[in-house]
Amino acid sequence: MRFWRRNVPVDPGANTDTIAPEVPPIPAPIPPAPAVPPPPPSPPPVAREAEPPVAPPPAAPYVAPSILAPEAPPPPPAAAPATAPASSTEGARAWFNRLRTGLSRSSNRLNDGINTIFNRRRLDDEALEELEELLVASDMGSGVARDVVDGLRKARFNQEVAPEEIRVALAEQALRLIEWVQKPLRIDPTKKPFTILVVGVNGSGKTTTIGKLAKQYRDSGKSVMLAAGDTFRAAAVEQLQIWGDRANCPVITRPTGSDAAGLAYDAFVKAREEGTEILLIDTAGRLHNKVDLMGELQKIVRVMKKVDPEAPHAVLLVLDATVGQNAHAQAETFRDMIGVTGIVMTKLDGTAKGGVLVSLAEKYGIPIHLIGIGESAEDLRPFDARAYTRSLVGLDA
Ligand SMILES: Nc1nc2c(ncn2[C@@H]2O[C@H](COP(=O)(O)OP(=O)(O)O)[C@@H](O)[C@H]2O)c(=O)[nH]1
Ligand SMILES: [Mg+2]
Repeated sequence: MRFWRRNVPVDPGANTDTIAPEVPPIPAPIPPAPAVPPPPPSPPPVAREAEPPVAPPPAAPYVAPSILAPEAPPPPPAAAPATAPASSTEGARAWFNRLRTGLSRSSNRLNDGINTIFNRRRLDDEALEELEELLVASDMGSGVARDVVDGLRKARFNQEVAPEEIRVALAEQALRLIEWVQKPLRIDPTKKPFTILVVGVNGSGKTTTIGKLAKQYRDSGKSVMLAAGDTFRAAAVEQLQIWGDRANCPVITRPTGSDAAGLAYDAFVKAREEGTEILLIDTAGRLHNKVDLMGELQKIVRVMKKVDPEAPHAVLLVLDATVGQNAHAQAETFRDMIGVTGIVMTKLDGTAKGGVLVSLAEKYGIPIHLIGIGESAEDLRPFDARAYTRSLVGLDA
């Protein structure tokens, strides 16, 4: 698995999904290389003349992905078959509706703006400028804003366009920019345990995400162990224990103030002895004390490598969508501090800033594995770029 660090070139075509034994040591030298290249070139968002005002519904029904990536290597024979609750069409539809409801604050804000700008109005310079401002203000990023506006200018300048056409163009362009970062979190069954280190600032949703993952993995027959590595706060340990009870999996804890790396090491050894399939490690998120946090996270990684040089097999960065553009700074900090293999974006349900996922994907190219749209276990799902972009502008599946 690739660890995403500063200046490491990203090849969108490269297979970054398989867990390869190439995890660089921490800290690793930062190779001088060009910045993250843009995603593959894409045609302008609105390329057709005289598009019908209302987009036709898509042909295929929406199918929600399961937490266990279907393309993942086959599970070991002893494991139960992975059945996710939303694999049925009905479940998929319910999930899409939840996603759309969850993102309604973001989509309402965008659509109110689009309706105001384009209601019975020609596509002139002023309208395009207002649209660009709206898109930038929605946290989607200036790249998307520029591409959408340029595409519309080329195809439809001085014509009347319906707000619905703008929404479709926007969803299509956003999808082109982010579909290459849609990557499921794959569990390599040959790694026992497959270790997942979960990082992010306080309150971003780390502990909750670990709890939700534990519950879903347990429900699909996997054995799971949790390590309460946020030893800084007693409440964080208790919170993880509650999730452990719910998921019926062991939680390794130490008294408040204990060394998190020692705890992670013990949990890793224990999980290995017991043949546990997945080990999820919680961490503290005191970003205001960056040096301490960096030292702590790097120490956790170091001691884990003593058990298995390839560990941790995944480093998940949990980002809270409600912080909007601040998510960019957090992605940069954690990427440089520890290396990040994938992102989980939480709280897309509670914000009008849901568009931030687009700018984040465009700017950093870090794989986006999962999104959270609520507090219960089933509210965490694999990131589906198409469902997300359509929901973001309030379109149907
Ligand atoms: N609405 C909503 N709340 C969430 C989501 N994920 C986490 N939370 C809430 O965010 C708060 C902080 O989460 P927590 O896991 O304690 O964050 P941590 O400090 O990073 O471990 C808790 O109240 C969670 O229930 C989500 O996807 N949607
Ligand atoms: Mg926590």
